[in-house]
Amino acid sequence: MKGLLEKIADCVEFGKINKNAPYPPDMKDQDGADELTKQALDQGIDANEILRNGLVKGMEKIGIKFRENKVFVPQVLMSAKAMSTAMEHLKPFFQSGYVKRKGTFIIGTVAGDLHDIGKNLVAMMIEGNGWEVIDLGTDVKSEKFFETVKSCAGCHVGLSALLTTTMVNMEKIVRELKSEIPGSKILIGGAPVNEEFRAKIGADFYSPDPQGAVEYLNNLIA
Ligand code: B1M
Repeated sequence: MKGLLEKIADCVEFGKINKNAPYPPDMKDQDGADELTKQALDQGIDANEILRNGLVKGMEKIGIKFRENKVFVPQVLMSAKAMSTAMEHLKPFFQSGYVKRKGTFIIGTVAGDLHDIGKNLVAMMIEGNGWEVIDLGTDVKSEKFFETVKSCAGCHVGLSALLTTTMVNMEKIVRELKSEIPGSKILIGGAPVNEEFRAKIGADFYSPDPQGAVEYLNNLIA
């Protein structure tokens, strides 16, 4: 018999949002992340415990499956939706400061680039792993990254680019952030980017997928 936290992890992993949600078909009419998270709180389970041993566990599993091409973008989006629905119940605990986030991560697609599907996945996976995420959106200029990082001591930054013509804009952002805020780590990703390019522009880390970015950030605080 599975415990409540394990069931919550399953709901996130398989994208079961709530009881009425038809997806996934083999979990039809079962409680989803929404109901189970509420039940867990009603039973007095600590909000931290629900986050770490329920929601985050499910998110970690889907992240690994996505990396291994065992699931695809739509499944990850369903998991993220299940996670964010459950998070609504935990929000008051975050807002009161009772539950501590791992840190803050600022992410955006660089100037000139409007692609945001990959960036959104990375943001959702990182948020789902217990980080606070500030998503600056698309077509983000270096000034915007700079002013956001300045107002947020100790946060780290993620840059995404999908075009060979816009990945070059990462270099300016990295140079400016590094010279002014050397303590912040800068991660880069996106289809045209690779490790060689990372080394050339002096970013701290390149990940081809969201899970690599999650693991890098988690290692920073391990
Ligand atoms: Co665009 N587009 N597009 N497009 N588009 C590509 C990227 C392209 C490869 C298509 C092609 O020609 N075969 C090509 C780029 C060529 C190049 O530069 N080498 C291209 C082009 C040319 C263009 C336009 C210039 C087309 C035009 O107008 N003539 C134009 C540019 C607009 C602009 O940005 N200024 C354009 C527009 C668009 C749409 C608006 C129509 C739409 C974007 C919708 C949106 O994002 N909201 C679009 C789409 C959908 C694509 C394709 C089809 C799919 C991109 C995508 O979302 N992939 C793409 C072709 C393709 O890839 N098959 C293409 C799925 C996504 C999950 O993957 O973003 O790589 P990806 O993210 C991955 C990883 O890269 C990684 O994690 C994600 C999950 O695994 N990752 C990170 C991403 N960011 C990360 C950050 C990290 C770590 C990992 O740390 C911070």
